[in-house]
Amino acid sequence: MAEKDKTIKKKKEVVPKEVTICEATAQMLEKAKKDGVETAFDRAADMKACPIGADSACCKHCAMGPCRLTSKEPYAKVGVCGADIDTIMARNFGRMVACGTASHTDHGMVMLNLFREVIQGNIDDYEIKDPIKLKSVAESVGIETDNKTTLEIAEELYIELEKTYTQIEGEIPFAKRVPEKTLELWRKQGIVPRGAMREIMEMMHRTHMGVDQQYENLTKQISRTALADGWGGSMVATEISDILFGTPSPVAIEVNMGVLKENKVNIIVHGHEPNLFESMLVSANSPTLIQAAKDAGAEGINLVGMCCSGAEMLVRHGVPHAGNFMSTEAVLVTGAVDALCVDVQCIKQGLSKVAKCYDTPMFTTNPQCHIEGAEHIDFKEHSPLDCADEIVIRAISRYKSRTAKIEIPNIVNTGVHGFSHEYINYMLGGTFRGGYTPLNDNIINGRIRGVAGVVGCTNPRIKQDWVHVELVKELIKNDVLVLQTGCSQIALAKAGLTSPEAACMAGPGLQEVCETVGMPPVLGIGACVDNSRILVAAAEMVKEGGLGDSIADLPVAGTAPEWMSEKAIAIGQYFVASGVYTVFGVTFPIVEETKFHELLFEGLEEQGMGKWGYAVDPYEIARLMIQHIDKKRKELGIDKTRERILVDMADRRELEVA
Ligand code: NFS
Ligand code: SF4
Repeated sequence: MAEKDKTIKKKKEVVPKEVTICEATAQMLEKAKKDGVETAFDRAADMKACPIGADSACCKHCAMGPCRLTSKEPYAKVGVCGADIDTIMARNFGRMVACGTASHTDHGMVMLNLFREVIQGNIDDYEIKDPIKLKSVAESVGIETDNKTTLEIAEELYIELEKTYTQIEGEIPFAKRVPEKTLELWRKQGIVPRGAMREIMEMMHRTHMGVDQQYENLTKQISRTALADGWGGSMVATEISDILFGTPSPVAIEVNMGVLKENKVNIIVHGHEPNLFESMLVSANSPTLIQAAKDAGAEGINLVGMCCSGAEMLVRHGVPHAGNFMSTEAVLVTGAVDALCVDVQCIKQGLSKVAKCYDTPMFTTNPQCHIEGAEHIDFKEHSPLDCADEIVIRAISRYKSRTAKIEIPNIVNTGVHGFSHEYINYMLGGTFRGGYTPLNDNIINGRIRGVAGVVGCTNPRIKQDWVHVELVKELIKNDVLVLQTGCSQIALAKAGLTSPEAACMAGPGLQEVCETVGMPPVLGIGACVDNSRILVAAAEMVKEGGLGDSIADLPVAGTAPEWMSEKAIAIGQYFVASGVYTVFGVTFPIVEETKFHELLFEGLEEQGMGKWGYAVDPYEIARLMIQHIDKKRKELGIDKTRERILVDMADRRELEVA
């Protein structure tokens, strides 16, 4: 006993205000402390990240190892099989990309299966909500739509898009959306994806012990796999979800924990696949269940989102959003959640324990994702309301017998989200001048310096939301228009930067454009799979003309400054392979001064693609992105216009003052 005691180390204290800038989360972390409840913030303080793993300098691909290449000189040591540091890092990176791609792609496949069942008439609970989108997606992959019914188009589209997954040879259907010069480069490099299943399988095979042991060759398959995500699995997920559930257009939104209501039955949906959430929306609006909630003494049913399915429902229907990845446990600490239902991805196992502490029933719904301590109710697409109704009923009964002390942070922030690439086109062009011309024009004339995609997670290794918010402020101040997805956009929404009024925080050029159009300087466009919307927008910008011939020519940059998931790495790689300079924060799984590092951070750009960047500090990330945007402006010969416009504006202001 005495010996055991010696090993008990005192846990590091977490100071809430130091680990997050989200006030509601900080308030709940204080409460959690009082309640004796542990969260990922506590565990992160207590768990020192393994430095060898953080550098990706270890391999456990076979039982001769695990091998750790710990020497200061990266090439001084090799694994038992002789694998060198480049092979080991590239293989690890490849497996991260394979897993991230598999996650998005499997999600996309679920949407596609649902689409098939709907068009075959096997499911009545869902329908084709957006036939216009259906037609335009079909046309974009070369399907003739004249004189065809919606159903006929849908059938053909299904057959075509299935290739995104199952095709053994040939190019995935959405390769047809890629700008010619970008596609040509991919063909030259041999990295146009075939079907995602094939690419993921090949990635896994090539990273097995004793197969591909040349980092450049491995990197080609890494790019091909990632592209099967961005222009494949993720894009199918986005497009089919739009067809089935509606294409987002601007909608007023509310975020933060104040969206929970003490006098209502609060139900949280957390995960990634919109079908569960769509059905929960139906159940939560059912008059019978609303009556049941009222009979239980509640004023009604309050359905709220978290993380990515929350982000999808936010942009598509304006469903309120309680918080991003690092707030998920804190939301439960309010004691106000009457049911937490989840499907797949980014659901911390720790949630089930926190839920228990506050008597919140937690339900898993997807056969792929059961969680110890949570109850499983299978969600079946052919009878989705069985599961959804059951969860609502269980939430009502929890409401009736609430015992947990309730404390809801009184903070609600508002904004406008829902900027699909179709809407950006419409918004900037208006009905008569639809198209990306005005966006390109404003970039060419210098009012908008460039476009940045700021995306990704929050991570307890870094102050929650802080890097996202500081970085985006810096970007818009410098006239960079920001597009956002995933948990990042929730950070910015909480900071008030997704409301049109935030235009006053933008530089003079961007501010003028925002005020003219009535849009915020930060455009929330959806979940992480909806990063595919950014790819489509980039392709449209190239097609519009005036900004070069390939995505790599555009004055754009991307970042996931607080990333944590393998999905984020897959996203980063498909942006890089598509031609975008992409800066990651927190940490990067690589050893510097190696050939693999050189390839990712420089070599790929020399080959005509984008490249990776890395910085932790938000101002440094912004500086790197702006520097890249300016480099691209210079190469396009439009650097001078910007100087002129800024001078013009200064003159005008002086005139106004006079
Ligand atoms: Ni994206 Fe969404 Fe959030 Fe990160 Fe997770 S919820 S798919 S991975 S943590 S942004
Ligand atoms: Fe070690 Fe090579 Fe086996 Fe990896 S594959 S664990 S480097 S012996």
